[in-house]
Amino acid sequence: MTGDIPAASASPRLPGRLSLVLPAYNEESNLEAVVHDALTVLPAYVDRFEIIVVDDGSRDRTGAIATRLAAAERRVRLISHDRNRGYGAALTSGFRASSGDFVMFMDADRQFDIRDIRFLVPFAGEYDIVAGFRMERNDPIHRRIFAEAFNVAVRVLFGVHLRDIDCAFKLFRGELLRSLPLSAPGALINTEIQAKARRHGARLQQVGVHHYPRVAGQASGGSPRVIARAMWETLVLWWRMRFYTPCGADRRRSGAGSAVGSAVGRGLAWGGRLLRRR
Ligand SMILES: Nc1nc2c(ncn2[C@@H]2O[C@H](COP(=O)(O)OP(=O)(O)OP(=O)(O)O)[C@@H](O)[C@H]2O)c(=O)[nH]1
Ligand SMILES: [Mg+2]
Repeated sequence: MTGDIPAASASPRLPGRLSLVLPAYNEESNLEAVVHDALTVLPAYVDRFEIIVVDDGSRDRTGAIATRLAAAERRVRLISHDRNRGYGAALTSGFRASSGDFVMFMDADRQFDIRDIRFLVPFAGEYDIVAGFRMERNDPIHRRIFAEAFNVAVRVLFGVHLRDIDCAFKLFRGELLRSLPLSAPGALINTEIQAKARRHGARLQQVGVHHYPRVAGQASGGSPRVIARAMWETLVLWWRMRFYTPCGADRRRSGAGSAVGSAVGRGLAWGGRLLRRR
């Protein structure tokens, strides 16, 4: 993987079909504008694309809006969770449903601008992952401090070096992304993807993207519960990565080591259930 940051250049077109995954939880005020923007902007960068909205058990009108959008436009698809399963689970559902040569994801809360895909596209052919980083992060100071500390922890625990690990604006080679066995239900999904992709020798490029304040809908990404859950998931992932091999199968230990390992794994999973939702 490389961490060099290139200057943005003129955007060529994506050499293949794109699946854009939009996780949405209670985004009734934002979703329609996000989908509309994507339908307007994407044709400038890719010949064929699909937009996959994942309604993560929203309690507002997100599901109804997404249903209407999908009925009106064949390039929009809807995946619905019958209950809220978390950000990571929402992304994973979208990835599984995708079929594009390239898969991109972006939050559905209008904090990113799909036009910034122009910065990612030039690197798509050469790299397996083109990860955005927020050039100016529009979040409260405590969120930024926590994010910095988290970036350092991820570097130490997983050897993953990204400027902005949780930036929700990333483009992947579809085949690689769909081959990763992902299980983080919450915010740690980004770390899990990068840690596993790294074991596959994925080539990474990072590019700056814009980030805007949330103007509608409820902010929840920085709640104490979300942060507690992320810390717990970090522990679980750290444990699991000790056994992860790129072929997809976990490397199991034998004998006593195995028994202790699975007991710890079960304990960690149980703890995680206590901290539901991102
Ligand atoms: N928070 C949260 N977001 C979810 C969930 N499932 C899907 N999402 C979507 O994931 C994206 C990111 O969530 P946000 O709550 O915006 O998280 P954030 O950008 O880190 O933080 P804020 O916008 O400040 O709350 C949004 O598009 C949400 O609608 C979930 O269970 N919890
Ligand atoms: Mg947000």
